[in-house]
Parts: sequence; C-alpha cells; structure tokens
Amino acid sequence: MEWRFASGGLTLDRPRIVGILNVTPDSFSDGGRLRTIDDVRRHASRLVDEGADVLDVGGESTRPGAERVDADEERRRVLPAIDAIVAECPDTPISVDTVKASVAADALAAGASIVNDVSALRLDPDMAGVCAQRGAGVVLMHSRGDVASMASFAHATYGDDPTGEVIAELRDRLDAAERAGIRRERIVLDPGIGFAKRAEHSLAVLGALDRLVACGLPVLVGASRKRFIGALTHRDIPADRAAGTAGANVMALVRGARLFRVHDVRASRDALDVAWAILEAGRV
Ligand code: PMM
Repeated sequence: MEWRFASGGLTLDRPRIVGILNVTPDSFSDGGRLRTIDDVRRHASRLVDEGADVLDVGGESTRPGAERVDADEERRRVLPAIDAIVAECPDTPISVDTVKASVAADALAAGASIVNDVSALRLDPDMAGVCAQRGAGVVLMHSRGDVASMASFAHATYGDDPTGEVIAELRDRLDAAERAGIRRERIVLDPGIGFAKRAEHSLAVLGALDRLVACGLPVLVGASRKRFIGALTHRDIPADRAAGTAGANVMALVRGARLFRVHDVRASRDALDVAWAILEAGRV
C-alpha cells in the first residue's frame, strides 16, 4: 500500500512515523518550545535523525481553553517553519495541521504536501477543494464540534458502540472528500484519539481499530502523550508519557495502523521497529 501526495508518496510496507512540530505557544504537551526558526530547524532535523518519515507542522492548538488564532496569525507561525524545514530536511514530506483552507493553500505552496485536518474537512467549506486541486495528501481525523470544543468531552456522547459511530462519521467525511475530487489513494483515516472521546472511548476505538482498518484506507493514530495514557500510567507530565505512547502505538500496529503521529520519535521508532520485525517473522 502506498500513500500518494503532492510531492510523491510513502510506501506503507512498514510502520511510518509522523513527527510533531507544534509552533504554538500553548499546545497541551509541548506548547512554546519552538520559539525561533533555529529551534524549528534543530527540532526538525532531530526528529528526522530519530526516524520520522513525515513532519507535521501545527500553528493552532486544539487544547480546550487555548487561544483561538486567525488565519493571518496561523500563517505567520506556520509558513516560516515550513520554509525552514524544506531547507533543512528537503527529502522529508511535510504535513500542515490546520482546519483553515487559506492556511492549507499557502502551506502547500510553501512546500507542504499533506493537509492534516483535525475536522476532517468539516469546518472550512473551501478545504476539500484546496486539497483536491493541489493533489495534497489528506488526513481525515474524527472529531466533533469546533476547534474550541473538539478536544473536550462536550461532544463525547456515544451509545453502546463508540467505534461504530466513529467509523460511520469518518465514512461520511470520506464520501465528502471523494465527492470534492480528492482521490482515495491520497486519503488516510485517523480515529482522533482524545477528540470528543473520554479515556474509555479512546481505548474502545484503539481496541477495535481493525474495524477502521477494514475500511481499506491507511490508518494513522495520534495517541502521543494524550490524557488516557497519563491516566493509565499515572504520569501527570505529558513529556513522561513516551513509553506509554509506544505501548499504544505497538497495539495499534498489531491492529493494522501504519502511521503514528508522535512527539517522542525515538521511543516509538524503536518500539514499532521491534514489533514489526516480530509480526513479519510470524507471517511466514
Ligand atoms: N492530535 C492533536 C493534534 N493534531 N492530528 C491528527 N491527525 N491526529 C491527532 O491525534 C492529533 C492531530 C493534538 O495533539 P498535540 O497538541 O500534541 O499536537
């Protein structure tokens, strides 16, 4: 299986890591760390050295209570970072984590080739068209509500099959994306761990991830440092959750995910490579 996007593609014949570069003052686990372009350059090159296959640049935090940013401010954060990464890591595909079509369009023009939309194209009516026209790779992540509420529990109401609801809602977004002209080979599905999901919902969705994988598209999981991992490991500080994150990623790999969005690349790279070798050895 291969994920196609504007600058080429990524084969998914082994686990792939999307390294997180948040150029926000207030993201939940790493806000404010990358203040200068030199910081961005150093961090990007470190993530790639540690084994990231894609770099994901985000300029707006979805943390409940985080400051909302307009498109101009988001552009001011994201575009210089993309320029710096293109120069520093020219062979690494870049994705832009945004729900705004105008930010996505400028990011794609600056050298990004993937749009990671945590609203799965719900919040900006122009987003699907921009992605289709530019041939961007697209991550459709499950969420409910607007940017201010999607990472809270405000919409975390499910019946007795949360996974089924998540899959049905993602299928609707997939249909909308295809109707807008985005080719299937460019689309990746993401269950949206922690978005409109309490710990029990995130666990249910990860535990039954094979049902999402059965839709036939590549699956990306973003469990990195999230609250449910903190709760399970009693690690209050998000930066202490790398091992818990690696555990979640290994289980997601076993259930069929192939892309993993993480802050701590080295820990998940090692865990996923070892898990993959064992899975492959068992496939004879
Ligand atoms: N999580 C966050 C932000 N963007 N994108 C995708 N595709 N999947 C996720 O799970 C996801 C995301 C929130 O985490 P962060 O603030 O640490 O980036």
